[in-house]
Amino acid sequence: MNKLAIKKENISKERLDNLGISNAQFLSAASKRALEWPDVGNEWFVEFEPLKPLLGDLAYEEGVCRRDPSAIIKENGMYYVWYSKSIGPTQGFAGDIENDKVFPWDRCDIWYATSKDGWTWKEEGIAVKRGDSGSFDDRSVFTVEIMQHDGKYYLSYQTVKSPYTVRVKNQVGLAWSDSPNGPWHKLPEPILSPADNGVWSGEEDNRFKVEKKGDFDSHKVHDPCILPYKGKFYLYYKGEQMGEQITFGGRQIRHGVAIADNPLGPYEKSVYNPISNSGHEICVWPYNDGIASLITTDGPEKNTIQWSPDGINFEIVSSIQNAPHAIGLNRTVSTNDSPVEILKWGLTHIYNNDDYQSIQRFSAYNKTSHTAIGEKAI
Ligand code: AAL
Repeated sequence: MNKLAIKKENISKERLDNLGISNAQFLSAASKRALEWPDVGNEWFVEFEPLKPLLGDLAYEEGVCRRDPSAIIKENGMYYVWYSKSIGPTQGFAGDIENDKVFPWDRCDIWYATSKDGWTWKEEGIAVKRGDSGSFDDRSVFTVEIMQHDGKYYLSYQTVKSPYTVRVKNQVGLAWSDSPNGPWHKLPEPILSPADNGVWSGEEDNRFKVEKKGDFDSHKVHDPCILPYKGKFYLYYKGEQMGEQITFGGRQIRHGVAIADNPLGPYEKSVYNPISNSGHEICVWPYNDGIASLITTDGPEKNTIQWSPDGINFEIVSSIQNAPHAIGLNRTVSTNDSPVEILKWGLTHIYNNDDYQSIQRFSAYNKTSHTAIGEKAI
């Protein structure tokens, strides 16, 4: 999606008319920007509708936290989803972190559920448990994504080793199976870790005190999502930097990618990282030989959809409002024809309260007309 060079002689009369520009000799800054926008039409612009609760086992349950749904896949006529599940309230970091639950996503295992219609879900049980004491995933396994490839299934997910301190550096683990029902085989080592080039200042467990911040992912590697792309495997993730500050009115949250020849790795971080300057949870899908990415929550380009021809160099293609958080995309739909077909419905989570979150269903549509009551669109 190359930006237009503004050469007045190249601007068609139709385009000027469509943009409401009467005189190309006198272009305001806003008109110049309108001309610079990629000529993508209306197809990337979606309107998100109010969320709706799920039924069955994924309906809100007091005392239980279910959050960060994976993408949805379909097998033998059933939808499948994986998610983080934990029990009990969150105590935070003020008390006994060895025994408390510091975040709603602390002390999770990865569970899964199935559904015939995407509304009523049956919880099937645990897919991936926390590891044995002393292992890199002994404290929590959470924020999972599913990838289906060549008849095999891959779950990538965040891991934390105990104790869950403020300064703890999480990692990304991977488990594979021949069936969505498991059994799941965990890789013995993480597939991704934070950069090791930030320097904490002092001994206090304080993530804001640093001598050097390090790479964009020097503290956390979150929200992994692996896509098969161009014969390789692109592991998209969110990075958090040591000594996080507020920049451009938002947290210093950026996305990166690590690429492997084999789904099991090794994954090598792209030298172009970070590949976003904004965003939060990863939400990526293939489109038109490139990769699309929904950018929410943080940074100057929040609330946009972006597209890259190569999985790395993303440009804004639309702005959006009220995007659901932590989206689990519906990977059962084709992404060939419409860039946002995959956003028509899927899963997300809401905060019922600070302790408990539940999974809900989102939907969205393409706006194609704007009419008053009784008025006819052409
Ligand atoms: C989310 C995600 C990751 C974080 C936590 C649970 O917004 O970015 O998953 O670890 O919050």
